[in-house]
Amino acid sequence: MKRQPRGLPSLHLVVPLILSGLAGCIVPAHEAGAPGAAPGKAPTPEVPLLRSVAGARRIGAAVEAQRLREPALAKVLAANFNSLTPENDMKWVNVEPGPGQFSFQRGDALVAFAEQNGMRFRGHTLVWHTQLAPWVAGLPREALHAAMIRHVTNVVEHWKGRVSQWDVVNEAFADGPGGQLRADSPFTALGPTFIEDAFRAAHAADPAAQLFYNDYEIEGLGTAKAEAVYQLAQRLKAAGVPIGGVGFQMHVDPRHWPAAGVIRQNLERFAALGLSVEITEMDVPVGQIPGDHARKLEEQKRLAHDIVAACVAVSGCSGVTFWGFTDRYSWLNDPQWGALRGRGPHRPLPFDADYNPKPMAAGIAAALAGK
Ligand code: 9MR
Repeated sequence: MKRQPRGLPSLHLVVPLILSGLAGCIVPAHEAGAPGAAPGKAPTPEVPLLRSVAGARRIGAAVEAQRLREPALAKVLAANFNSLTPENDMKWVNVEPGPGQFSFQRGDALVAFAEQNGMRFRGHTLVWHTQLAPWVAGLPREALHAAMIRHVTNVVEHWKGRVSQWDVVNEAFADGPGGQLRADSPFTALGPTFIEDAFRAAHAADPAAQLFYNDYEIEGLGTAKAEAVYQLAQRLKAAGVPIGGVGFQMHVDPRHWPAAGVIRQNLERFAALGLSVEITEMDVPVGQIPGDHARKLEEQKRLAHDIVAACVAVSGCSGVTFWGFTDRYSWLNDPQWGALRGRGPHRPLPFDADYNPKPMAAGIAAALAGK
């Protein structure tokens, strides 16, 4: 078994450096009270490198370009994952902050890192109502449509041949009953055809890229949103729109979450339409899982194992991406977002705040290996 790279240095190595005034900034995260740090040092399980057991399947993580400056983080990321996703750096507000003013540097840094480390790239995201540049929302209908097509075309062309999969349209549907397009998105004013128009523009810009619709709370069967997305996928396939897959975000809420068997059935029915399916933003927050720290980690491992195993069991399920990979950096460490999952700390990812594999990583590795 290939060994996991070392995470951050342990305290007995760091103290002499601090005393000699050389390295005050590398105190281990759990000592420094870093976000996501665990209360005590849990024994690190022996876990194979995740990409060594993933086979042809994508095993990915979302990160921000700025994090790549941390050598310990970059090492664990490249050793374990065969795919990279930009957590924020390719979103509209960052890539086209002013009309026609494109800014690709941070995305370029991520793509270059992926290429240097033999990783695929999952682009995220072209058309989304959130993290949209402020100038877009005020546009009249025709100008908005033209801006959408120009954005999709320029961004996909810029990374043509280097970004193999794109989330073209993200989270177009409303929460709750009804299954309508969301009222808080400016793109809804364009009518439902904005979705196929975005896919067609992306396909024209890079015919080889695989194009996805991506959403949350569509993981189980029977919710209004899951049904609306299923009908959308049927409609787009029937109309010959170049959609290649559907992304199921899988931001787990352990307080109410579909059973793994239901998730599998749902993945199967989308795959039966001739689409790839992927888990695209998985995390498993432990704040509301009952019991002590060890119990929470075991339940997190079980949930993660069973979801990854559901993907492995579906032949059309081409991969799993986590929304981050270390508890040091997660959107759920921000109290505003963390509150969506109840009281934290949530520690939702497979590696701890010092970049060591958690039981969750062992569960994922086992599921990838078919165990
Ligand atoms: O992780 C992202 C966080 O840093 C941003 O502040 C947030 C803004 O809404 O978006 C987060 O990522 C989201 C992703 O792009 C789409 N699906 C939900 C993710 C978590 O909110």
